[in-house]
Amino acid sequence: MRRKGLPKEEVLSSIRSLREKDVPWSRVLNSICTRPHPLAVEAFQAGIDTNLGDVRIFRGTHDIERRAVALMGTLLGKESCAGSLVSGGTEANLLAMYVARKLATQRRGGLTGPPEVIVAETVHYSVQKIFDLLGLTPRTAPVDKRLRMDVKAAEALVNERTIALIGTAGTSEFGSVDPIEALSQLALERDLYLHVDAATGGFIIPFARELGHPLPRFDFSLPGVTSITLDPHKYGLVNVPAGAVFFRDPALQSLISLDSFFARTPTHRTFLGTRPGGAALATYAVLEHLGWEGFVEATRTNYDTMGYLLDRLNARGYSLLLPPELNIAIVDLPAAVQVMELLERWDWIISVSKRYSNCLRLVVTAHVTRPVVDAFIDALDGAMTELGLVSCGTD
Ligand code: 0PR
Repeated sequence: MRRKGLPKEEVLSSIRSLREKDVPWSRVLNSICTRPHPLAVEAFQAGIDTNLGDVRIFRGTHDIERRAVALMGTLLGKESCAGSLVSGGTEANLLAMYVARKLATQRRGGLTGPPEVIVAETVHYSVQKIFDLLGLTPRTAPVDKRLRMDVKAAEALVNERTIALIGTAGTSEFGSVDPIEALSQLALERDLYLHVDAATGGFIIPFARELGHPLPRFDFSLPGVTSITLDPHKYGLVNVPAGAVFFRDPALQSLISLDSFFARTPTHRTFLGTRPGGAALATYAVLEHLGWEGFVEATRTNYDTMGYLLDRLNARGYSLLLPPELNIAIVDLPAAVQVMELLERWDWIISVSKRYSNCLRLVVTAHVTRPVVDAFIDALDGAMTELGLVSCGTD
């Protein structure tokens, strides 16, 4: 650290010039986060000095968190569910697995062997951190041709050490939605904890279903679903950090309550102690302002833009690995990695899954508009030409 500080203008100007290195949103097609809704930014700033770790001070902010949780509860078919705003999908999934392990310990009077959790091979990679931290062993079920969990195979993995199942309602890699209804059935039959990771799909599926897209239910209307992760900072249009975890039964959340040092201080139920109240304000503001209809419109626009992107790719002869369920396209392209690297040198960010290294993964979200798609198709044509690859056609 400098002994003598710099003038404010100098600091801000160095921040501005470093931020210029960041790729503008209009050239980002790999991210399920987006430029936040302007109201989220305003509301976050209104809560910049708040800390949900001390609700004796921030009573009103705590109220806003409760309201945001209740609003998301209605999205999940259970307004009265228990929940908290957290830092993101990783923390939400961590808390759910923490509860599942506590519950199993309580029920069985101590775990007999190493506890196991059944996941699909497409489960988000971040759960590995959670398993390491909590000492859980993943048992991995394969996926079918649509990259959805094979529930029969999952069932065959259940044994006396199984403490939970995780289903994903929208993988970030492919946008595939596991058969949560069948998982819910399995959870009920075998008396298992079922966690649904809807970090990616939670703010898409309810609205897309209303628009007639053939997507399954994933929420508390399914009786076997125990807990759910939602991420306002993805398709919820809120700024980072805004994740959320929900439990069907408030008693479950109490399993991870921790007392603080101080008298009359409420217990903590999140992994973080000090946490940004601004995230609660931003989430509340966007949910209240857009309402159900606003999210339906945002979802309609994303699906329209996705259709436009697919038409433009199709006109050039590209084909897809699988029909997209959410707003993620997986495009067959043998030289995908080379194309991705060249585009990145030109400040276009797309991704290639290591699992299918011959496919481009393109994500449509709020900032990916039709003009962005047009500019991207031009860049893709340019990259194909530069690499001496055949761009299959033009439209
Ligand atoms: N579960 C699912 C289904 C996810 O999609 C993600 C994040 C997580 C859990 C973890 O959530 P947090 O990152 O909020 O803790 N998936 C994104 C992805 O892997 C994360 C991301 C977002 C990566 C924006 C890059 C990016 O630009 O694509």
